[in-house]
Amino acid sequence: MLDARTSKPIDLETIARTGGAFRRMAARIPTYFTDLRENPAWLPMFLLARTMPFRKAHWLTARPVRFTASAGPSMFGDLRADAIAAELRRTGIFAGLTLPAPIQEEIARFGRETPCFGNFERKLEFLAGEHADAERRFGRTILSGHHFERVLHCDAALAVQQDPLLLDVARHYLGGEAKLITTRTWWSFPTKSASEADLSRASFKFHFDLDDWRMLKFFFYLSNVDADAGPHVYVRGSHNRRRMKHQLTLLVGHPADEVLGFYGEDSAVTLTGNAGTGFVEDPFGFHMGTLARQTPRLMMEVGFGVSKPSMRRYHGEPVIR
Ligand SMILES: O=C(O)CCC(=O)C(=O)O
Repeated sequence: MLDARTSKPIDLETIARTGGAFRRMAARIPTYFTDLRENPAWLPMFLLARTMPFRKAHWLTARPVRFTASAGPSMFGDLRADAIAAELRRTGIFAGLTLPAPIQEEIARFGRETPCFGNFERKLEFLAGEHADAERRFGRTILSGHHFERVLHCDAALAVQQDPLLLDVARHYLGGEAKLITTRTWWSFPTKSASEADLSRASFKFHFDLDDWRMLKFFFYLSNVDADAGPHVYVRGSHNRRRMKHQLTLLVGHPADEVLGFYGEDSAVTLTGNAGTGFVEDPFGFHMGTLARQTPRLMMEVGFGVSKPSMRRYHGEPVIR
């Protein structure tokens, strides 16, 4: 078969990739309808926030924050929110946060002792330590396990969510409108049986988030993360520069060669670190969670945006039924 624009043969892999992408988009249609019903302003954001001109126009509406009176001591010490925001503006990521050991240990214990839900499905409920048994019991490959709203029963997780530094950074970066929009903890599991379809899900390939016009996500590792534990990867500088092809498409996930070809191989930073390591990023920049090859990874996310928070996204659930 020939591509009409280039007269080059279209390979089967491209057909499969495109077909897979459209199948994944079709599977998300109920989610899109839920978002639209909950908040009609979601639709213009979803269609336009991927384009640089509309995005930049929206950034112009940000209410500047020059000074914030300290809202109390932070568990992260005396880091300066304005300096972190400046680094975020420059590269899209700041990687200098560390959770105090007792906080990290308490959230990790919560993550081990609280049943999670596999692959975002509430009927696949199990303890992380019983992952292999759960895959056998449910007859399914299970790549992730979310705690959804159960995270709110963990005091240490709430202490991180409410730490004054996080909101201060969010306000300096996103503007005075910044508000909390997500809090979630989840496991990423190594599995022997992942199919191509499992691995081609957007979160395992470079993608950008499109949940709000302007967003910021804090991530914290609650287990040690080396190259075999599914480290997070971020492409520096991709938060404020986008090739036209990646603006004029409904897809958010794109092949690594296209992404790195544009921003340069050196722009990709792989975040490894011990339990307690934290970083904050503008998730409009290309990023991904890589597949955990040997060791499970426990992660926490606290996200900020500027629009009314969506109920379902609050804990990462695709559609609340
Ligand atoms: O699991 C990860 O490291 C990435 C998570 C992610 O892609 C997201 O929150 O959008």
